Amino acid sequence: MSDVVTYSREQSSGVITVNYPPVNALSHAVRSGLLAALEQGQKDAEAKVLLLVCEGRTFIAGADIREFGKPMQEPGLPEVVNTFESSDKPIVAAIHGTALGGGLETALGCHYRVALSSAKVGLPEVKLGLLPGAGGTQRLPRLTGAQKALEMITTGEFVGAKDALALGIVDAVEDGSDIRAAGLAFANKLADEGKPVRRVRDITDKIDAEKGSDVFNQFREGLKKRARGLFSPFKCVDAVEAAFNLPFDEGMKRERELFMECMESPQRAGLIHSFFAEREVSKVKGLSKDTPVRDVKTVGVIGAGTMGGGIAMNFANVGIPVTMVEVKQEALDKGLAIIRRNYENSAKKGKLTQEQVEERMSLITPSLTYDDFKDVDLVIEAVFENMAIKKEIFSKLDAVCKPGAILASNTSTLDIDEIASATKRPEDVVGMHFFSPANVMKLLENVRGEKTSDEVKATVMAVAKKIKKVGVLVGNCHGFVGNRMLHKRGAEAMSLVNEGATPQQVDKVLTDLGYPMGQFAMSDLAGIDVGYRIREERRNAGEHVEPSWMDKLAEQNRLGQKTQAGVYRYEEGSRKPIPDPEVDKLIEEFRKEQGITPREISDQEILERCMYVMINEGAKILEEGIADRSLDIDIVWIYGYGFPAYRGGPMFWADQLGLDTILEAVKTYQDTVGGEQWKPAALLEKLVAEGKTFGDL
Ligand code: T1G
Repeated sequence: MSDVVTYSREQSSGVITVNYPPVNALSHAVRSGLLAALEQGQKDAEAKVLLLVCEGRTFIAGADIREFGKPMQEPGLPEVVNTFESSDKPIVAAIHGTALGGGLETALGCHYRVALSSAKVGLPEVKLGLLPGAGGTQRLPRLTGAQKALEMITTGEFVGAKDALALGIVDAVEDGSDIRAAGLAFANKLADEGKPVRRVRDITDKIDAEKGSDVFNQFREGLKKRARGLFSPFKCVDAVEAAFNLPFDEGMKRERELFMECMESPQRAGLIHSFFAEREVSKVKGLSKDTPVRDVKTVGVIGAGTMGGGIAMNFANVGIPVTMVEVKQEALDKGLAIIRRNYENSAKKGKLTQEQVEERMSLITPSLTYDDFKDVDLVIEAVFENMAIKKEIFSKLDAVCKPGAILASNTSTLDIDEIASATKRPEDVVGMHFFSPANVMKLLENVRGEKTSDEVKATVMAVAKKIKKVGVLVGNCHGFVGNRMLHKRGAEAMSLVNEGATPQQVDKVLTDLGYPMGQFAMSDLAGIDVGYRIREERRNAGEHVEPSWMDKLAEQNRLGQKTQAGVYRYEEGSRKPIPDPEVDKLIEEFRKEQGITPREISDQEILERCMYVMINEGAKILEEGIADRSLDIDIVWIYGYGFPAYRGGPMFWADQLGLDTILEAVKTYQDTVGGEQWKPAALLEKLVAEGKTFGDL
């Protein structure tokens, strides 16, 4: 008997219990244990009905992702599920927590399903670049019909117990929290009523009703936009379609073929890397997991602009009161109006009730005085990117805020240590860099200063989790991790345009790689003046910063979307970037002024110069200890800038490309383009020499 799956009898039910923390994933031990326990149940003459139930926080949450990429050990999950389904004794799956992926597939292989009302079910394999590979694409549509099965399987979204009942995925929903009792009651009732087995594979009414329907091609059309660049969602449609065109066993074979195609795709490797990396980043190197965390019950935000307002919303969304301070009433009123409009828009989309809108608005208290910060646990400054202003603010905060209050800056590039030097409590000063729009983007780049205490680091990482962000702790340097790499990409993109490329050609190379938007469309969104001010700040600090055609845009007040003209132009009320001949002329004039003769530039050169300069910079960031691991950089770029998760992040993508290929190109550009940014990172050279990858670090 395995120790992760046990068999026992309670009254006339045989109980198969899985106990494999943290989420009862279907590891080899669990799969073998399930078959052994089932065999015991079959032999137990006293057991009229069998019950499958799990200990711990959840029903089986899927195949054990840690086993992917390794040789599969028998029994495979399809075999386990089919064996359950072939049982002559009725089997009940009792679901609590989240029955996901192979977990739901195992439940679908049972004959009945009962769930707690708090439970959720789903087939999220598509989020890992896969498809349900243990019969989910064949059994689910037999219960829900094609459309709902296609939606669930291609989005991976979870469905609550009540909806699952309405869809026929579960047969009963029980309130309360004792899943074992609920399962036993259901199983004993089945035994008393002498209910027969009911195999999902034999339920064909929905299949017959939609055989040969056009739903699959229509669904594929809709996917083209939604799943742009992705591989497995289209395979999901093929697999579900097979359920309507082939007998069950043939359909299972087809599902297996398609599953293996997905398993072998680079997108599966990228998405699984991203899945684990997102969880690894919360385990900060050198920060023990029982570091004390301060209570953050009230928050202050300075600045009611785009960032300040978005930041305030994050806390109101989770019920934390926020005091928002501005210098003028009109700025406060404007900021609050924008927050209200954002919430009202969510309410219009049905994501919030009007009551929730009012509740959240009531949690945000506007104020014109720092005195209202005297009791807050955390203050986040979100004003102009100007060091003098920030230092003035932090010295005022130091005087007003209680001992132990954390003083954070939302700065996107400036020196946290210099900001901290304006206070007597540098150990309580930290960067909390949110990404615009702050109430939407999931990344929170927490920046440790030289003197930031472990407690403060642990606290801001806990705050990230609390406000449903992905927090990454990084070191202090110009631009930290994300923007330091972005600035390199931006400079290369600007140079490529100087040399002959068009902005839209550069942007298309980046969107073809999978970014949601290109470099210049993003500059228009953030505001051309943002980059302009950063370049001016760096020139004022004595740095040599190349003149740029984009400075000309700022000087002509072409600031991007907010002025309906930047690198692109924008129709009234539209965010769609339209190439503007005015800008082509401006670029041509700039080239003439600089004595540049434009040349044809290939998409490959654009890809290499925009991406490899980032990877080279990422290697330097790792060398300097600004990021602890390459996966931290990957997560910063996936959640801060929309780098496609199916490529695993820039450093994972570089590993897949081959660091020798990257280094060779970096050396080429060191000769042809020149500049510090193309000096090969010592770490990159070392890894190539040793035949290693960033992931090996
Ligand atoms: N395999 C292995 N480990 C897993 C895991 C899994 N499926 N799911 C979670 N973990 C670990 C996770 O790494 C973390 O570990 C801990 O559990 C808590 O996770 C054949 C092929 C279940 C909703 O995609 O969505 O079935 O960091 O921090 O926020 O068709 O985990 O503690 O060491 O996320 O409460 C399909 C993936 C697999 C579900 C819980 N299943 N997991 O969220 O905790 S493919 C999934 C989740 C499949 C079959 C196919 C979430 C969760 P550690 P957590 P959480």
